[in-house]
Amino acid sequence: MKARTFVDSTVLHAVAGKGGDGSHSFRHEKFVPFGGPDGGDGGRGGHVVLVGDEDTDSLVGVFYEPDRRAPDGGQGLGRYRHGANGADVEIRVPLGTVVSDAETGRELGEVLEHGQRLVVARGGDGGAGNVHFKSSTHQAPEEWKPGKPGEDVRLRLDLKSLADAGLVGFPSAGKSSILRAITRARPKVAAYPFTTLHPILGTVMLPETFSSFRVADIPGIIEGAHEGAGLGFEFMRHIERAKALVLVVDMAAVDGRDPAEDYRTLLRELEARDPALLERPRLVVAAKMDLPGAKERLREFRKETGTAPIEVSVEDRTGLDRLVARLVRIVRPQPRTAGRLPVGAEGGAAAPGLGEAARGAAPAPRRRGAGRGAGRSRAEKTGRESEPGRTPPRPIEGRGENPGATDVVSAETQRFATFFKR
Ligand SMILES: Nc1nc2c(ncn2[C@@H]2O[C@H](COP(=O)(O)OP(=O)(O)OP(=O)(O)O)[C@@H](O)[C@H]2O)c(=O)[nH]1
Ligand SMILES: [Mg+2]
Repeated sequence: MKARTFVDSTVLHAVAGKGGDGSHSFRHEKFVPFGGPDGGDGGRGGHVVLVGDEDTDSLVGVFYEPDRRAPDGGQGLGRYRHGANGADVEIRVPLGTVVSDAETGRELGEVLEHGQRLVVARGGDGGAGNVHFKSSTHQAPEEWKPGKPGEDVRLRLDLKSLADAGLVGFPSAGKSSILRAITRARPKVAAYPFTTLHPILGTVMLPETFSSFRVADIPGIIEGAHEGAGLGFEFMRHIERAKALVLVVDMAAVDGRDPAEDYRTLLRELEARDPALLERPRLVVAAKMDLPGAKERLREFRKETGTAPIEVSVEDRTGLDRLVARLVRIVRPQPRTAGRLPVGAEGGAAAPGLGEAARGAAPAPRRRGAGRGAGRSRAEKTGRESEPGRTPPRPIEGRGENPGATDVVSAETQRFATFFKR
């Protein structure tokens, strides 16, 4: 079976890490009697995070590895040590990835910028160590809290490519040839229809302004595409967000095609996809102008459609600069910032609507001082969650036996002691 190289819709099962359990430890140190609790908190479980990456152009990585699990947080330790946080699992996705709930279909968020981090499964919080449960009347607390479970979510990822311009045209109109000529993308070009089987993105570099913009080439559109004919309709979503549409019309008119009729068909199919696409700024390209009869057909085409197409020949390399200049005026590419952050260097934000399960179960309020409420059981007062059968707390160590040692007593206690001796 041929390996898939392009995937624009797939599912992801993401399981975040469980929080580490709190520790219940007591301070053990020579000459420090009744050291008190020193159990630290558990670490947070790892998140599963989608990271926008402009160098990735398909969801094929998720397709082949749809189950992602982040590591658990480490257990809290004695001497107030916090458990290690679980490492986040980062999944690089192309810009324009839309995340929705696999079961309900509800849209949860999308990744639009390079380096943007979208937390799709939140790691569980670590549990509190026994140090949090000490109070004046409860000086050797054995309580601690287990870590919270991480979120377990099933998501659907759909890619709606973030191209600035989209090439639309009949099969063999010359779309891929234009993409090859103006970018460094290398889509296959051949003299048969449906050479291009999936969308391909290319970047037009503009060194004089330190900027660039992206162009999408999609499979050819044919009459009746909206009813399922050909391949192109499904892939039209990759040009839906483009700022400019480039309608490529073949002026060589192989097989006796009529360029004006092709143009009208393309408009109809765009409208069937989304009427808003007709409002989008669009350029018309008269392709293959080097071939015989193209000039005459173009004259006819102009008259019939009232458009002013850009004449392009990839063979003679004419009209390409004009096409790029016209696109720049519509797309207005921004200069790239010099010190672009690498993927994963920025802070994370949870997807809106994601992680409600975990957030609903808010962390237990701090229990210190809660014991003053009358009529509550000790378990309620302390928020005790220790489970029977867990390692029993270590006994508090007595004072050291070293005869030469001086007791560690506060100055105030010493003053009291002297007062009572008198
Ligand atoms: N003479 C000439 N031939 C061209 C020109 N542009 C494209 N062609 C030829 O037209 C044929 C189809 O070109 P493609 O770029 O593959 O067309 P496409 O629109 O991407 O086709 P699909 O991917 O099938 O939709 C190829 O044989 C190209 O060599 C041109 O400007 N002049
Ligand atoms: Mg092509």
